[in-house]
Amino acid sequence: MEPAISYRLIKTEKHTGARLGEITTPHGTFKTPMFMPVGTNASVKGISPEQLDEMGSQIILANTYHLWLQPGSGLVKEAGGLHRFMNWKKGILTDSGGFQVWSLAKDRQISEEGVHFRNPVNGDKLFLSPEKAIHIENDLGPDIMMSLDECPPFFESYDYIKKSVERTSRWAERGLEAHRNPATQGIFGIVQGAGYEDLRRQSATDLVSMDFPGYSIGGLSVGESKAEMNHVLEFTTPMLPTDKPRYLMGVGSPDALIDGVIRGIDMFDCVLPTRIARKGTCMTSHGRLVVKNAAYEHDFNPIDDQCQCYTCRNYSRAYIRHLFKADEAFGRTLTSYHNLYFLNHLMAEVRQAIMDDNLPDFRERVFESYG
Ligand code: PRF
Ligand code: ZN
Repeated sequence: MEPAISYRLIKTEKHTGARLGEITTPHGTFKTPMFMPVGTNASVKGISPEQLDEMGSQIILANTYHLWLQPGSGLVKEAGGLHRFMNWKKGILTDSGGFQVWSLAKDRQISEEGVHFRNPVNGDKLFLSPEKAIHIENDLGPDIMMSLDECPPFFESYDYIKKSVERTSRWAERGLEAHRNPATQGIFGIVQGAGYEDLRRQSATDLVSMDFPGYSIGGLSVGESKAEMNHVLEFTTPMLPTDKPRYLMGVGSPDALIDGVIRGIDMFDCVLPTRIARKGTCMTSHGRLVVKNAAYEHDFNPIDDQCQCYTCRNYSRAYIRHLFKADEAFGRTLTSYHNLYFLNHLMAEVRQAIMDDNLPDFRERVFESYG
């Protein structure tokens, strides 16, 4: 049986660990490095699937935790899976709920069996195990599923992180065993271990022995500095096989994307571009621009004079500022579209810089202008 997910390394950049590659899924072959927009509730907030396609998105993310609670994975299965349910024809990846249980749920209690917690909305008692997470993801039907992990705080004690990493490895094994659709869906194992090099190595070694079609790096971008994150990536990515994709979870600022790619990361996701867009903040080739500011009241230029997106080709800062002032949903759509296009375009430029072996120069230019 052909595996559902495969990766082809095309080229490594001459001066860095950056990789140009391709990930093949049942819904197409996609270029890496890539950024994946987040569609928590089977919708990238304010953006249609047609718009996602037009702006160059390849794989989008959805959340097991949210879709399990609402509308329920049974309903999504009844609809024919997430792709049919939300009318998105390219790649879908679901996070396992591990991180969301940690950040959103109430009264959580972790045991070997799984996590007990309360639904923050209605107080219902809930239980998520590694098998259950995979079965929910089997019902949702994404191309790529995450195994259930624990994402502990970065500055937890060595002893705690060691126990947590060992449990996350056992959970990964249980998730693999429980997987019902290996022909159409692949599971990624999630490397944890906070800032401890030997625990990252233990986690990576455990997971690599289980032969996942890809590996995520979790437990980063949770309050540690960018220097600490880069340091962890520097020693962790070499622990992973070169013929499998590496996915850094929850990272989406332009500088962190480039610094992750340089250390061998192929895939990223983050709510950042869409979350800040809904508050009126845009990523531009000259740094962040808060379009709501009074400075733009009479400014009929586009958000970013270097950007070719739908928003920048058609609308002015003054108009978008007005929409925000009037609390019009279209304003949030325009800024969200721009920010996602901006990151997709940035990753396309990164791929070209890998091709041309000039990623350090490209990094320099972006860091200068992004500030
Ligand atoms: N684990 C999972 N999802 C995640 C993370 C993690 O560690 C992170 C960490 N930044 C974001 N999303 N399952
Ligand atoms: Zn734009």
